[in-house]
Amino acid sequence: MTQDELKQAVAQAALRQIPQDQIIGVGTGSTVNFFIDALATIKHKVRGAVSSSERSTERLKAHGIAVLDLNDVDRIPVYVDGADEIDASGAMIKGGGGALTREKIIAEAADRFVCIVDASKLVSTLGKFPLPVEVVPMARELVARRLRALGGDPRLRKDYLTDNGNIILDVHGLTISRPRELETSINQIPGVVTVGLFAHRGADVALVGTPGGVQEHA
Ligand code: ABF
Repeated sequence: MTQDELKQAVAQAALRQIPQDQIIGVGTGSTVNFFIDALATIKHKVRGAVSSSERSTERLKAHGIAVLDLNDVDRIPVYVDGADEIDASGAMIKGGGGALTREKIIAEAADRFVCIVDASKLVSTLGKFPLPVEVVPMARELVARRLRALGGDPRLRKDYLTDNGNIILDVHGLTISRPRELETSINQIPGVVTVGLFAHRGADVALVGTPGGVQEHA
């Protein structure tokens, strides 16, 4: 099976996680795009979605799925999103798609985080994928220096601003043996908006697309 077929299979499987007549959180990325397209086939079942990016919003609206403001929503039973890496504990690196801040906000608001990935995203230790860090532009070099002091090699994501108008530093060369501690350390650097480590609030369940079928890792 191609990687796209694996993503499509796991996106389809995620429909079984969707409760009746509720508002759901929707992430960002190519796997989530397959999920949005699958969700459209049962859109009568959901009241609407809270979206983590402008591009997911556009795709949801194109399917006629209502997109709601998080401030107008009391509860999000489930949040469906992808990841760049995920380990056995459910800790993730996210943000390759640049939507890490809104993704982390909705993940925090949701009761249950369902991560949908193809098998290539499963890792024993996080860090081979460069860790995205969203930064207020004026703090770029300050934060870069602090990230180097933590052992990373931060590189500015060229010609890119997030939906929130900030820059992203992609931190190469990290072997993240203690994700929760590193998430806390980076969060504390003034100028950091969001670090793409989802360890304090990881996935509650991972649906993993493999050639042998979709595996559910709780
Ligand atoms: C999103 O999923 C991002 O955090 C992450 O970068 C992306 C993975 O993208 P894809 O599904 O295209 O591999 O949540």
